[in-house]
Amino acid sequence: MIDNKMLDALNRQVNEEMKSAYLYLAMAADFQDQNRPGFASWMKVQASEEMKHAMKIYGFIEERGGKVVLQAIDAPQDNWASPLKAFEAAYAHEQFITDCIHKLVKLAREIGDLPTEVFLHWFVDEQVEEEATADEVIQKIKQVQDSGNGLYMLDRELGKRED
Ligand code: OFO
Repeated sequence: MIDNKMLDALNRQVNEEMKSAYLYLAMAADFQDQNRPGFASWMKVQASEEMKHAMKIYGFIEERGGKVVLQAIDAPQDNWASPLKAFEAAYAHEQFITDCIHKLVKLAREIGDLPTEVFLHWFVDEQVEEEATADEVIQKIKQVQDSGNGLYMLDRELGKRED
């Protein structure tokens, strides 16, 4: 049976992951509204990744005999001034999530919950990738942002993302 403090913290992380999905879906909607279907599609793929993260923790809570308790999700921001601003916000959000995951690892260590600590290692690695991916798109946008054609080509490239 999982410790109550750890259970609450994992339930909060389920909420954070679902919030991430919500944020990226809002970005997808804004990109679609700005006629950037490739950026929108990239964000939809990202949102579905976030739901997988949420469900991975959801499943782990069940496996440990805990109860999943869902919490409210506030409405996310619904527009961004430019693709660069949106991806900078995504990058900052991923840094926040990294911090949440590291705090969970510290809590697991503090209370000696080895299974949770080992389970969270996947998320520690994943966050390195999540930050790198967002930063990679930021760098690409910076290279082309002054050229309408460059942004159009980048939109086409990002639209190819499948997972
Ligand atoms: Fe974007 O990694 Fe989960 O939240």
